Amino acid sequence: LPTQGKRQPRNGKAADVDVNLFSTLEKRISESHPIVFEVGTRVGGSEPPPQRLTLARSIPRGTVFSIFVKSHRLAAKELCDYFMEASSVQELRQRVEEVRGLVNEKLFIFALSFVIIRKPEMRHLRLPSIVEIFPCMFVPVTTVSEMEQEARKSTPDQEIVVTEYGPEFSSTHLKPEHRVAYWREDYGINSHHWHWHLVYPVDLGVMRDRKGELFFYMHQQMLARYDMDRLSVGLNRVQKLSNWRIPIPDGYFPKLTINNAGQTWGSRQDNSLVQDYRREDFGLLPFDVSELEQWHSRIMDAIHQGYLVDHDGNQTRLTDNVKPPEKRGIDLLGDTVEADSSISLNSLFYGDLHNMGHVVISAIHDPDYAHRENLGVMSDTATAMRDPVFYRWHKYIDDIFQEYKVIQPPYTTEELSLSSVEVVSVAVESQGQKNQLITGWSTRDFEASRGLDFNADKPVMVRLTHLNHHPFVYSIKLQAANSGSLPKEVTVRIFMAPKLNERGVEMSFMEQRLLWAEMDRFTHDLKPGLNHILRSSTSSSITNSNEFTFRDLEERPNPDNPGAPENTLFNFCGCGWPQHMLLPRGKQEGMPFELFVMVTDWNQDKVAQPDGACSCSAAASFCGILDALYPDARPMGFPFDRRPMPMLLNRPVGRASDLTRLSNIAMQDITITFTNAQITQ
Ligand code: CUO
Repeated sequence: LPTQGKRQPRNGKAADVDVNLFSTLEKRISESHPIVFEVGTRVGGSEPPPQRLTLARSIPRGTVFSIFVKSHRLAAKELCDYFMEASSVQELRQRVEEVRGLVNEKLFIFALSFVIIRKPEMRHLRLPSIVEIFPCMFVPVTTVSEMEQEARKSTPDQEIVVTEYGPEFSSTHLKPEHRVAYWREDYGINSHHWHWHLVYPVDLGVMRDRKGELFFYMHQQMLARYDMDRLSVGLNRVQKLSNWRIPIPDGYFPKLTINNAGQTWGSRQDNSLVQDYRREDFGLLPFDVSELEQWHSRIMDAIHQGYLVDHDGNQTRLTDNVKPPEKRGIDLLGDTVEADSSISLNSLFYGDLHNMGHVVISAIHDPDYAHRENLGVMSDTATAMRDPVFYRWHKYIDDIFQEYKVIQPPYTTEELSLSSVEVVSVAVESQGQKNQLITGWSTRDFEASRGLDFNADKPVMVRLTHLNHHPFVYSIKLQAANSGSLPKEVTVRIFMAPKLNERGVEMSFMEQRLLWAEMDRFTHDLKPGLNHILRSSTSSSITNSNEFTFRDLEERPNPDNPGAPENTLFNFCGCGWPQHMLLPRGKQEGMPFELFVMVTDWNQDKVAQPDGACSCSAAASFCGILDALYPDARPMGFPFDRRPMPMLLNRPVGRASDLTRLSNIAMQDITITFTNAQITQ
């Protein structure tokens, strides 16, 4: 809605609202104020010419839109192109109006979000959180209908109705996997995943720097974080889903709807078996599970032979020791494994492994569409992470990348060290306590009633429960040499991992390697002598605290500082790990973790950015920077993406702490204690 200050009714006077919207919108553009797009109401407007948007119109409204499906990506490209052709906000307005009621709702929001990110002149436009646009993707259908009933019962002068959802999420304690439901069903994690695939799309004509490598790294980091929380609640780390000939023990029943017409997602019984795909509702050819195995085998051959083969039979070597512009092997592999797309080196040969895995798993309950059931949540980037099988599938995908990474030359002392700098001490401080961090629960309110899938004309809020922690500060002391060879600037890299494995035993370097979660990465101007760095947890390079609600957008238009980056880049910055999930849960009795801090020379890490690159650096570690190159020349995950040279570890059971013999690396034991209490923000 074009609202600023005063809320307008969703239903009834929709046409007036929309007329209002665009005149307000254009005025605000000229004033460089933020804008909220109306997303919920279909009003008049002429249709696009019939020959346009045939693909986009072929996806029925109210059904699944999946960017894992090639035909849907092509439909998205068609609609994105149509919006991108708009040369002004006025023209975009017309085009949005034309297609709003004609195309699938999810596709519509995807394309609108895409154009707002991609067109510099559109970046003032804003969309609220995806949670508020599609509440039914985040809140169970029973809660949505309860909210609708409450809204009907309320009197006109009652401004809002709040319904709490959680913390008992989608199953019971009978299932061990339920213990991490708070993590899988977290609105911020799912919203981040939706945004990530929006800013790193496939087949949409977008070439983003190191996309394939970031596909590997961002998903590997999500797995590391999931495993940290699994260990927190006494579960084993995720097992990869590598054998599709045996049933999947854990089912999933999402209890969400695809839209407010009551279309439900497909669900999966315990012990379901992946089947050959024979559905005809997505324009996909019949597809056998054995094809996944064949593609996997070809990709493994490429890794072990050291090269990919393109369409013409030419070999492209796979190595991470490259000089730009040659792409790292992990970058090529990421693109090849992710999807049958224009950026895959040879999609006919290496296939569509990752994407088709999402598809066949999400069709497991109705592989031939005999029951006319929708796909499951694994088909949508906004919901896939709710399902336990997501992590098993991605562990399998990550295993391919790790197969490649472990055969890369180990890092040498020279690559890892910076002898002119010593990390003297590392600590975290929170609430007056040193190296003791506290987690608990918090709630956040979202306005469900202005989304696309809600039947109420009164404002209705939904209160979502989520894990949270008390903010903390890293206190890092560096001793820099007083010599002339001192780097001017250094990169500080902070990681965290559990200290003990499932059996309560300290882990070797190789066992712990994939559990290191990046916490922060930033630069520091080095001065000779002692440097004391204080860095807030809220500044983390992986997190995003810029996700706005409708009300935030109304109440905080920031008119005094219209050009502020947080305004202009809001939509891009919607990508990023949620701040409230920066820490794992930990245990009630306290759980030991290790912090790893490494300082490297910024001169070797820096990347020459093109002129006019944006300064938006929110969540740069996971999301890159808009219109710019990924801001770190090292391989993603450095230094844990590869093994170190054996002589750096105290063999045969070398630990990460062995690396602290290098002056620029230090570690610190910390404890995370889960309080089960409310944490006020
Ligand atoms: Cu993000 Cu499989 O790539 O979900």
